[in-house]
Formats: sequence, C-alpha cells, structure tokens
Amino acid sequence: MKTNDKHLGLVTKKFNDFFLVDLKNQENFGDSERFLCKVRKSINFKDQLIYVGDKVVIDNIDLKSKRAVITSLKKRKNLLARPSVANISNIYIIFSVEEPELNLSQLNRFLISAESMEVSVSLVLTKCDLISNKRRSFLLDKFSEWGYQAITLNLQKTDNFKNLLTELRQKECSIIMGPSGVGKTTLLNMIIPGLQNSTAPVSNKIKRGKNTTRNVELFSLSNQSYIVDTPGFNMQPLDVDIRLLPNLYSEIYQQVIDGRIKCKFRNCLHVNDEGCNLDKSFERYPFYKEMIESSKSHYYQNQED
Ligand SMILES: Nc1nc2c(ncn2[C@@H]2O[C@H](COP(=O)(O)OP(=O)(O)O)[C@@H](O)[C@H]2O)c(=O)[nH]1
Ligand SMILES: [Mg+2]
Ligand SMILES: [Zn+2]
Repeated sequence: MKTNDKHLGLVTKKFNDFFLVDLKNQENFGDSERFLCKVRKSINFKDQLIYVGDKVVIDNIDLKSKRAVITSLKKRKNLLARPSVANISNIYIIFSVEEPELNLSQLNRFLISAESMEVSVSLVLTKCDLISNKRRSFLLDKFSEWGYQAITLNLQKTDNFKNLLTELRQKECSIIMGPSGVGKTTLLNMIIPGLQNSTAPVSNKIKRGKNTTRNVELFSLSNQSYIVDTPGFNMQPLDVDIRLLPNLYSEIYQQVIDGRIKCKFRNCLHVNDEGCNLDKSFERYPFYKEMIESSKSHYYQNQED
C-alpha cells in the first residue's frame, strides 16, 4: 500500500544515505510511525546536509515496507556541531560534585557555550551521595547565584531522578552534555531503559569503549518529546562570539535589562571599558573577564593573519 500524501517527519537516525524518520502526525498510521527514507534524487537542498533532529517532509510512503522519500527540509532552529544534531530545545549540562571533582571554570565554559545556542540550559549535579547535605546546599546556593536551579542526583535515591524524567518528557528535544566520567551514560540508561550503553569507572575512561562508533540517535520519551543519545561523545565547550558573552551571563544580563546599569557605550564589554558601570561583585566575573580576554587575543590574532 502506497500513499502520496506529504507528511512532516523528524529525522531520528542517520546512516550513510539513509534516514530514519518519525512521523509527527501519527493519527493515520497507528504504530507504523517510523520510516526508512532516502532523499529524493532530484532534490537539491542547496548543499545542505540533513542531520538528526531535522524536520523533513516525506512522500511516497509505503506502509508495508515502511519506506518513504524525503522531499524537503524545514528551516532549522539551531545546529549543534559535536555531535551534529539539529533543533535542540534544551541542553542539560551535567557535572559530578566529586569523582571527578567539580571544576567551576570548566563548568562555566560548558554553561556559557550551551547558552550561546539560544536554548534553555539546565544544570544537573550528579554523585550527590558523595557529599554532605551541607555541601549540597552550599552548591545549590552558589549555582542559584549563577542563575541556575540545579537538579541534584544520586544513584541511590530516585526521587529527583523521577522529577527530572517528568521534566524531560515535557521538552521537545533535550541533550545531556558534560565531561567524561560524570555519569552521562548512567543517566541515559536510566532515562531510556534497555539502551545498554556501557559505563566505565573514571580510570578506564582513557581507553575508548566499543560504543564510540555508534551513531547519534533520538529517542522518543513521550509523544513529541525526544532525547539525544550521544554514545562516545565527550562534548567540549564551543567557541562563543565575544559580543554575545555579556548576554550569556545572567548576572550581567539582569543588571542590563533591569536598567540598573548604564554603561557609557552600548556595546560595553564590561572589562576595562571607559565609563563601565557594571557591578562586578559576582562570583563568575573572573571567569567572564578571562573569557573576554582570551577571545580578544584570539580575535586580534585572526585579524593579523
Ligand atoms: N557514587 C556515584 N557514582 C555514580 C553516580 N552516577 C554515576 N556514577 C559512576 O560514575 C562512573 C562514570 O559513569 P558514566 O555514566 O560512565 O559517565 P560518563 O563518562 O559521563 O558517561 C561509573 O562508575 C558510574 O557507576 C552517582 O550518582 N553516584
Ligand atoms: Mg559515557
Ligand atoms: Zn560596562
């Protein structure tokens, strides 16, 4: 049985020339909502590649063989570089409070590069069984000053995990990002039972697990809600445009939009700028300043090339 109706679908997996596409509007198809697709040969997407997370129109749907053809690509909201995933709505930055020890400067870089994607950014702290309640409250207060209501997890207790899962089911497309050894695979395996990615103690992390060759994939958490499975990726923070940086720190952004400060120049970078009125007495200011200064030297180097 074939149908020539066009349908809007979501690319959930990609291998060579093939794409797995979930139909967004499932009412006519019952269970058979996933199709193996190729791109129509005559179509030229202006040399744009199609990525996991892309919304596409599919046609020539064959319900029996579950095959279809991609005929066009919808405009995407954003595109993450590593791993390549389009249309992310939420980034969860995940760090452990111990083992490995919390590195605030590294955490800040992850948060800021996530913010630069113009998505909602959340902070998850794992391995809270390894610290006292007092330390946990201290960290919660700290990150609340950074502008994040951190979610604290602990493998032994599932309460917070259940809340996180409920939250994820309401988001369009989430991704978990963080350095090696913090519990990303453990968490994904809890979120998507049966996924069976291998976890490894921190010390074994240098040897690459065999799951590193698997492709990035979207998993459905509920109707219209997905999470990215990123086997083998230890995501690194991205480079961020220096002019965007002030807007990515809530401590600065809040001062500016509240109208609490007015610097002499509208494009003030709040470092050594003349007439700068920013209240710099917040914890992340040294991180901010360092980011500005290192991207400045980058910028000038590139100018000289
Ligand atoms: N104590 C403790 N260990 C955890 C927790 N979550 C994960 N781990 C351990 O941390 C190690 C690294 O986890 P893994 O999921 O492989 O981290 P990944 O590199 O971020 O994918 C494994 O040995 C896990 O069992 C936690 O909440 N508490
Ligand atoms: Mg892992
Ligand atoms: Zn300023």
